[in-house]
Amino acid sequence: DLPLELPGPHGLEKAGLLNKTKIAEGGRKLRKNWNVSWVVLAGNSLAFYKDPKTQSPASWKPACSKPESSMDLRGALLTWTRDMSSKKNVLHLRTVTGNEFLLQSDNEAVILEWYQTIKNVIERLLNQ
Ligand code: I3S
Repeated sequence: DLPLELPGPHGLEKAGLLNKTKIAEGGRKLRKNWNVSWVVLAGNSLAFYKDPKTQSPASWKPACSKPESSMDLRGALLTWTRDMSSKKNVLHLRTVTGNEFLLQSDNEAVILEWYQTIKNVIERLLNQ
């Protein structure tokens, strides 16, 4: 058996802090609310956790903390967007169920890596 920490089809692909806002739920537009999120890409899904820095150390236990929300990347669309926000380096992610998120980082290298990694996972899932 493979050790659990090895990256693989159902393992951890990437994790890090990004600015995030949900802009639609089931096709219905939502009011933007940008927040710093701890984003974890693992297996078929992208999960969003509260920024650990905004919580007291005592209340944040990675092992037992539940994501605030998560999304299935199967059939999802990922594109760069310049019209959906005044911010730079913004990614637009839409699930098959019509949930839409914007992901952003002021650091271009950081957002480029996220773009590539999410794109690769979406493609891999299409070929499964
Ligand atoms: O697309 P919008 O409506 O211009 O998005 C901005 C608003 O959500 C704004 O909040 P309020 O209008 O509720 O105060 C946010 O503070 C901005 O960050 C949003 O625009 P950007 O361009 O930052 O995504």
